[in-house]
Amino acid sequence: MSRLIVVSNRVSLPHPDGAQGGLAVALQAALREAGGLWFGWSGREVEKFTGSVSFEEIDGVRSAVVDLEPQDVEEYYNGFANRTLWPLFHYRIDLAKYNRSFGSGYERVNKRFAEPLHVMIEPGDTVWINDYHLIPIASQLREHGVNNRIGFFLHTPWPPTRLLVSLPYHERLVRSMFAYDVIGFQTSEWLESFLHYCQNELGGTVDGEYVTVDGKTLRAAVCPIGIDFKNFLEAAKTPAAQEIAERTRISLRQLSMIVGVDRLDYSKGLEERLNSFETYLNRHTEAHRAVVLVQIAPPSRGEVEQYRNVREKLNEMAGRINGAFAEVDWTPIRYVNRGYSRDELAALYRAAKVGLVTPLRDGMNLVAKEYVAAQDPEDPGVLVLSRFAGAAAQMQEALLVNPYAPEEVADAIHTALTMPLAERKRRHNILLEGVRSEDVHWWRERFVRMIEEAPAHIGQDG
Ligand code: ADQ
Repeated sequence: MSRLIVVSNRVSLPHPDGAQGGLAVALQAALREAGGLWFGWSGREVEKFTGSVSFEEIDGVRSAVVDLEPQDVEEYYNGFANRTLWPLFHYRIDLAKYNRSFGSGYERVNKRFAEPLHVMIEPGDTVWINDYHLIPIASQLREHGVNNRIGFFLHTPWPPTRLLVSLPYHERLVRSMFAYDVIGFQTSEWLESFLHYCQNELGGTVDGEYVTVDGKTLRAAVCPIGIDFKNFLEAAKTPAAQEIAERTRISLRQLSMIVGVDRLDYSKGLEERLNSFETYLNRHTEAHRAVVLVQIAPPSRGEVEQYRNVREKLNEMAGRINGAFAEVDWTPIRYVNRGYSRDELAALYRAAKVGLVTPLRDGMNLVAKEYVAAQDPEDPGVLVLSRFAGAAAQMQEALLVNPYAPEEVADAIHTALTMPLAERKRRHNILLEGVRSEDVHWWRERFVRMIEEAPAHIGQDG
């Protein structure tokens, strides 16, 4: 087995209390098995970039990180990654900022990462790059003479060609991807958009999963990410989970709970969700004093103004809706701005009769899968899922909705809350089987195999 080099913007080492996302756990497991290391930004800033690498090893997982300059962080991370590519890749060209300094900062940081990284890569290593922060890094590694197999996995959607062409120098970015041997997407929709772009903007040709542009060929394939299913089931049984389950049971009394869990991000459709819940309350007076929406949304990317704006807007909306509908003994929305541990989340999901997962656009959305995994199979809740989440492709037994249409979402909430047990069990059974079998370990084994199976660097001419 070849060594594995994982590269992502941030690195996640094993944590003593075990509180970690499924992706981190899966990549750590892969690194333990294959050896190798995880490379990325330390999250720290230094006055002057030196390229010096800090190594650390915890619990059999080795990491190597570098510090960045404040200007790097502003232009690469807060700039091109989070103000340009993130909105663009989530179809929000109205929010995308196209600023030359962001683009040059992005290329500079990818170069800066490639310099120390190429020295650590040994012949035969398999290299796996993650996400939109690092698209051009393979072309930088190739310039340093790295001939290893390199794969790239995109966790977000890939936008339609008509939107992508609004990005200045879009050809340059996409051409740089032909330094990879394999590119993985969450769904066939994002894959098709990528192929469409390559054919129509770059004059490329497609043969099955193989795309050729300028004589360079790569494999582009669908490989949907899953959750750490087993670990998640265990999380639901810990004392912390039991405690919050008990507290929730007491505080809910006879109320039916709907749960939403998201990073506070405009792509998650939180404003539209509150709007839909308000529509539901307006149409269903029987829900008053009987239903509560628990929305958990810890702030993220606070340096970016659009994120601060979403936060303000949501505070205002939750306050207004609660003000309009609350009674002395009932508040319709419990809006919480902090993160919860995995155990606590598992307990909250299980207590909820409805999981409301309505992003406007999402690469996958793991909350949908976690909600299903956490249900009691004998009395499962119902998942209401946006058709614009990547997860919808695998989760057809959810109640699929258009998150922009408040009446449609309101109707789905009503259907979910009144669904007979037999129908809930039937849907849950099918969903559960998918979440269990296509878990995060299945995903990473499949993707690593795709990289390993690539012909010895097929991206090169000849
Ligand atoms: P994210 O946009 O961060 O990730 P998502 O898949 O929804 O999105 O969630 C990732 C994890 O964060 C989940 O495990 C969830 O439990 C956790 N999380 C979310 N809100 C939380 C909260 N309030 N408290 C505690 N934990 C919380 C990107 C893409 C997604 C894609 C993932 C993985 O945007 O589309 O599914 O990567 O590829």
